[in-house]
Amino acid sequence: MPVDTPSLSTAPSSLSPPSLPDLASPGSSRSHGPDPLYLPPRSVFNDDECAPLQKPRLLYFGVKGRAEPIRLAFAIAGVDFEDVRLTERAFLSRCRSGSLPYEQLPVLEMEGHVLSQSFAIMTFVGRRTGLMPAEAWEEAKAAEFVLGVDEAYSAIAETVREEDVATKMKMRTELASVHLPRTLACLDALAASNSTPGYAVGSSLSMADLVLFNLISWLRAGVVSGVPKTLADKHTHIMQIHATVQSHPRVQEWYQRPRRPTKRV
Ligand SMILES: N[C@@H](CCC(=O)N[C@@H](CS)C(=O)NCC(=O)O)C(=O)O
Repeated sequence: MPVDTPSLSTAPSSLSPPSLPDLASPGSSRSHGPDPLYLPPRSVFNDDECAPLQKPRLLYFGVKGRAEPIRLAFAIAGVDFEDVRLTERAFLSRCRSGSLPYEQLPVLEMEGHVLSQSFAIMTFVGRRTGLMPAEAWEEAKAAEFVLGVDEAYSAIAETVREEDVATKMKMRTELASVHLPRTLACLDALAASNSTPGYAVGSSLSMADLVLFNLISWLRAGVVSGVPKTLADKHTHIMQIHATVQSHPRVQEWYQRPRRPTKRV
């Protein structure tokens, strides 16, 4: 354990997750150790490693948004998953059927289990793919990034929901001049405090890097009108993390895949 991190005693936990497969590596308990850069594609297996289980299904809209870091985690770890992209109509129909716990997306469905809230999904998928640090302090530091980025998503989403054009533009001005610069500066300072440049936490890839990558890519794509594409560019530490993820072979492969049409379910 690093000398400068809090040391909390760890009693054996009575909390155990439902019996779900290890997405990353059947039969192994690989944690945040080796970078999962070059692992071959895997199927998902059950505990006796015999019968393949159903693929995990990730439900979201036909955009990157809060699902993309989860999709990237699956792609990086070579987990075969169903990338379900709901239309607004299919989403509303799912809301009516009661199959979305918070009537929101993303949702992960696995072997009859349903998990909502992107942070919970990222924690679970990150653990099972080796993209969540195994050590408690580092795991909490990764959560610090993920939840910080989520605040930026929420601030953007609030302006997307606004229907009055004048109010929306006013909100966007404030978003671009106050909220996002503040969050980006905080994320950059956090990234600067990590001893390995190019990674948010520790010295290997984690969900924290993937969420940062997704936020910066979204800004740089210029899809949020009224928010300059270059807003994150001066923040060298998070830009370095963006570069780490962007240059990852599995990430490049993911973005070279033909875009699937929105799946109607
Ligand atoms: N805290 C939730 C927020 C989820 C959320 O706001 N999802 C949006 C899409 S990013 C959604 O489902 N919007 C549709 C709606 O609320 O009607 C999470 O992190 O998963």
